[in-house]
Amino acid sequence: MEKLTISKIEHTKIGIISLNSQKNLNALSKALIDEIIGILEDFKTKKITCVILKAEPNKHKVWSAGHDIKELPVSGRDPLGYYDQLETLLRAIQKFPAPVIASIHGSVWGGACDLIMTCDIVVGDLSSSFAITPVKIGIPYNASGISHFINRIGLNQAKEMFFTAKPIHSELALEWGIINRIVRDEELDNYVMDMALNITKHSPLSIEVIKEQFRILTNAYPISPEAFERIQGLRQKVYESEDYQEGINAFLEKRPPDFKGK
Ligand code: YXS
Repeated sequence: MEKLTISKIEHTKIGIISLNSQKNLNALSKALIDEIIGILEDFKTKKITCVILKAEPNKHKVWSAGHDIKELPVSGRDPLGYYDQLETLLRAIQKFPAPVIASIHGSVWGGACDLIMTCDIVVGDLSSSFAITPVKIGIPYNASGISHFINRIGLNQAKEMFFTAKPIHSELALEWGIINRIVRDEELDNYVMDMALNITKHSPLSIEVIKEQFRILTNAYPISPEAFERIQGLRQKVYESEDYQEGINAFLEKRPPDFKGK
């Protein structure tokens, strides 16, 4: 089964990446992420000036189930290290020299929610929902990921998403700013294509430089070396905990986790 379908719209500078790994609900495995990053490199070579990131509909109505839980490292190793697959993908999206529009039909989970937050524009249909779920599994999310949420939806709403891990459905997602636009299911593809066509009419150099300024400014968090080391120490306590391993085991064994706080 094709994991991805890629297309370039003829006579335009629009590139489309469509996730299609049906069996594990487009879980962000290393293989899938490596393919996406390879396509982005190819799109860069082809001077694509707007990317659409979407997913083929599936019977579970899931856009992406997030990080492939089966690939999370065992206890004692940071699951979201700088060079790990999810973080590498998020940086590739941020550094791609043109806007990336996430087109969402269905539910978005965990690291995939961070992925769409990292995209430049998000358009959802009425079926779209968004959940960030590290607390369900016992994962110490990381500072850059948390900053994506604070930047996009503000402190209070980011805290509610992280602490409840509940899906935020399309109407509230629009109100909170998770999505830029909400459209009827049958209008999604055309709406996003029209937006992409509009973007590709404008100066790609100007857009590239403005996008990079957005990245620099939104990543500009002054933080002392001691604060950085404290964050790393706090996160290490979690990914070395029994709870971290219990969260992964519970998911794989299809049972509720029994967290002990240690
Ligand atoms: O049992 P089989 O072999 O058919 O496989 C099942 C699931 O195990 C598999 N699957 C996944 N495999 C790897 N990684 C995943 N994230 C993942 N999610 C699902 O897909 C097959 C069908 O799943 P099933 O039976 O549960 O489908 P469903 O329609 O009943 O439920 C769909 C979901 C998405 C609501 C449910 O699968 C689910 O809650 N998945 C986990 C969503 C999630 O919490 N993702 C976060 C992953 S960790 C992550 O992204 C970050 C590191 S963090 O945690 O920090 O946010």
